Amino acid sequence: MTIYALSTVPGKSGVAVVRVSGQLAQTAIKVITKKTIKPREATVCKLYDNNNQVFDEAVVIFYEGTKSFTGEPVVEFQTHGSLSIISKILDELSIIDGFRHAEPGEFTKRAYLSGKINLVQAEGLADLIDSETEKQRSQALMHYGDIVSDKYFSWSDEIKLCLALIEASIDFSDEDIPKNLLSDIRKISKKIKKEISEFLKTEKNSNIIKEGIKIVIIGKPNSGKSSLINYLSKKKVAIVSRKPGTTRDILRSEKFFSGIPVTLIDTAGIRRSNDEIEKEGLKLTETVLKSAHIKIFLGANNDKTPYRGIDLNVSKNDMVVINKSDLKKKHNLRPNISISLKKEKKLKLFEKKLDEKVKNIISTNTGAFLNKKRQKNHLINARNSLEKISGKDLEIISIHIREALKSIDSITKETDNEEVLGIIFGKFCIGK
Ligand SMILES: Nc1nc2c(ncn2[C@@H]2O[C@H](COP(=O)(O)OP(=O)(O)OP(=O)(O)O)[C@@H](O)[C@H]2O)c(=O)[nH]1
Ligand SMILES: [Mg+2]
Repeated sequence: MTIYALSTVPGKSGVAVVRVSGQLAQTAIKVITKKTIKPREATVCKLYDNNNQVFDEAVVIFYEGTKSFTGEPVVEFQTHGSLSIISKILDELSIIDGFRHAEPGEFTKRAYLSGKINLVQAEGLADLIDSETEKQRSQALMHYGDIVSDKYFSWSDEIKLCLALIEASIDFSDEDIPKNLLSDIRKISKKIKKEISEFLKTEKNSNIIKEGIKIVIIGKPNSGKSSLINYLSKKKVAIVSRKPGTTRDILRSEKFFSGIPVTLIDTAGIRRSNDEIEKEGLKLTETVLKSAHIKIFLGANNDKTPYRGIDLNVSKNDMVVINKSDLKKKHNLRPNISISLKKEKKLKLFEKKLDEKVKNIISTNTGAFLNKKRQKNHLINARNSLEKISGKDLEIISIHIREALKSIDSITKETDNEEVLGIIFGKFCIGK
């Protein structure tokens, strides 16, 4: 069947693009423009309905089979973007024999089925269309381009090399097996296993790109946590009051640091309390702490024990901060920095340090990240198969190598599994 759909956003716009793909695509040109046009040339045509009435003038482009996005003949009608024109042209296409409306992602699915793009690229394309930040876009582009696919292809090639080595010697008797064969195979499989493990580790970075960095402010009541979130957000997010126990819920505020979305989180002051609501707040604090990328432990200068009752588990990206430096010091701790939110002391320096922490998290994360469960599962299976290579029995070794190859190749090509294809391409909108 030849498929068609509006590829631009539905609604009023300057230009709307209606895309047609399939063996009969050229018929659409003939029927609607009454012309034949040259491939890849933007041609202005009158558009006719089936009563021979002109309903618009549009730029029409024809792409020949192998040179189109889908790998089939494609026509793009660039009409004026009015609702009536869009519905008119879709109606006119619907009455042509052999034409039907496209399903979501069907153009991309056809591009995949005709070998124009592989599955990793299809997934990257979906992310590219969804990307909202600079980092998301560049990650998506690495998946849509060759960078990630090439990684999988090179593993596949190396595994194939192992298979070829084995096959060349499988009929030899034990004594005749080339000396280096087994050690070569082990070397290659060890290298691939290591590279797979490294790529698997990058998955946690992809969550940062998707959901951003979470910065959680924790401390005893009244240490100035809410004052801090307000300062960093440059707006009033939280109520500030001298009454300890003011904040009971989790409060969030979004901000951008170097193109990365950052969520600042203010929490309920930590103390022993019998108040039901405060207890509930503490539970929420414990939960958000688990997903924090940066923790700011905030204590008060005029407190003898600024962190009593707080699990001061400080990792590399966390900060121990003492607030209220304008008040008399009562503790003998050495924080990373002392600030005063009230007198605005050392706040710029504090922000700079925080910015460095954020940048540090991001900069250690260059290159492409693994960001799909589907790919992850295949990678784990491949690694497990390679893990099983041991002993000297070439037949058994080759079984495991074949399994590993199958898993790696399924990442870019999983043609026979309609369910998987449905999940991948169903994510696209109609017209893509
Ligand atoms: N002197 C002084 N007071 C401050 C400073 N920062 C905040 N405060 C005051 O400390 C009190 C508590 O501030 P909050 O920001 O509400 O403290 P919190 O940590 O959110 O408190 P809870 O929500 O109760 O846990 C308020 O009266 C603030 O005005 C500071 O640098 N110096
Ligand atoms: Mg508060």
